[in-house]
Amino acid sequence: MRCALAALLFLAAHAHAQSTKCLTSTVQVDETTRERHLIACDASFTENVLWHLDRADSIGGELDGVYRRGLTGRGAVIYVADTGVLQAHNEFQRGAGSSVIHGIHNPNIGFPTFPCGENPALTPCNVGVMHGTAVASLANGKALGVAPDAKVIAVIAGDPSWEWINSMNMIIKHAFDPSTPPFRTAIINYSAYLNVRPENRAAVDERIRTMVNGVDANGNPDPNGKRFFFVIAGGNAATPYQDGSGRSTPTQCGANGEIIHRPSVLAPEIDGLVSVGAITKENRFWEYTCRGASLELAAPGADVFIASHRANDLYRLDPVFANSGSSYAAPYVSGIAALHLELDPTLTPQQLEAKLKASPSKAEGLPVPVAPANPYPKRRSVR
Ligand SMILES: [Ca+2]
Repeated sequence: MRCALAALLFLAAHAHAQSTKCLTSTVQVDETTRERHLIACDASFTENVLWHLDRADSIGGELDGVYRRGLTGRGAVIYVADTGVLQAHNEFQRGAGSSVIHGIHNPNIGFPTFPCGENPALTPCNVGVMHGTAVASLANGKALGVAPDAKVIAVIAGDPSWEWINSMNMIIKHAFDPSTPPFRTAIINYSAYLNVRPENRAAVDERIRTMVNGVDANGNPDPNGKRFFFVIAGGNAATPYQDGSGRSTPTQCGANGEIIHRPSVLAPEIDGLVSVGAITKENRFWEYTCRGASLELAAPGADVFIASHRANDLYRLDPVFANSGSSYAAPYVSGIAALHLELDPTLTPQQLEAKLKASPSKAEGLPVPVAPANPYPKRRSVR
C-alpha cells in the first residue's frame, strides 16, 4: 500500500491535472441519431464525460473528476485492426497532420459495412468507419485518448476468415517500411471481426505466436526482429439496440457468458496476447461483457465518450446505437500499453502483459491497467 501511495504521489508530481468533467451539446444528426459536440472540460461541469480517463489514475476505482495525465505514449505505434478510422477527425489532428499516419486496406475486399449491416437505423450505411474511429479515439484521441502522442495505423481487418492472416502479414510489411516510425514492439488492437473459422485457426494461432516472439521483414521467426503485443476485446453477449426496435446484436459469448471466440480464448495460453472485458463507472462488469477463465483484464468500456465518424467534430455518448462494449475497453488497455512502451521501448510483449497484469487496481477480481508514473517532469506534448 505504501508503495502504491508513493507511486501515486510521484504520478501527481509529474502530471498535468485535467478535468474529466465536460460540457457537451447535443446534435440531432437524423431522425434516430443524436450526437454531441465537446465544448469544454472543467471542474465546474457536472457530467463526468471522460470517466475512462479519470479511471486511469485511480487505484481503488473511485472517480474524482480529474485525470493526472503524465505519459502520453510518445514513440509507441498502435495498429488498430478494425473497420477503418476517420483520419481527419479533430481527435486525431495534431499540428503537422493526423496522428493516424497510415491506413492498410486490402484491395481484394469490398468496403466493410460492419456494423451498419446489422443496424439499418444507421443510414446511410455507407461508412464502415464508425467502429474503428471510436476505438482509435479511446487509444489515441487528443481529448479522449489514453496515449495521444502514439501513432496509429488503421488496418481494415476485413472478412473474418482468411483476412486475419492477410491483415497480419500487411502489418508486418508496414512495420519494416522505412517510413514507419521505428519500434521494437508495437501494439495491435483487435476490437472487431473477432472470429476465426475452424479451418483457419491453426494458421492464425501460429501467426500470432510468431509475431509475439519476433519476426523478420518476411514474416519469418526472428527473436531479434520486431514484436507485436496483441490486445483483444473479450466480446459481448447479445446486446439490445437502444433504438426502440427490440433487436439485439448477435452474442459472442458461450452459454454461460464465457469467452469462446478466437483469439481471445487463447489469452491464457499466449504470453503477449491479452483479452479485455468492459467495466462500468461503478467498477463492476458491464452486464454484457463476456467473461470466464479466458478473461485477463478489465477496463472502462461502458457509457464511454467516443469519436463519431459522422463529422470531424462529432462524438457519441447517447446510446442510440452503442457506446459500450469490450470493443471500447481494449483500446484503453492498448493506450496504457503505449505508456509503458514510452517508458521502456525495449519491453517485449511478454513483459508488457506482465506490467499490465501487475496493476495495483482491480475490478471483479481482475487487474485494471492504470497509467504508470511519469518520470519526465518537463516533457509535455500533445497539441
Ligand atoms: Ca481520477
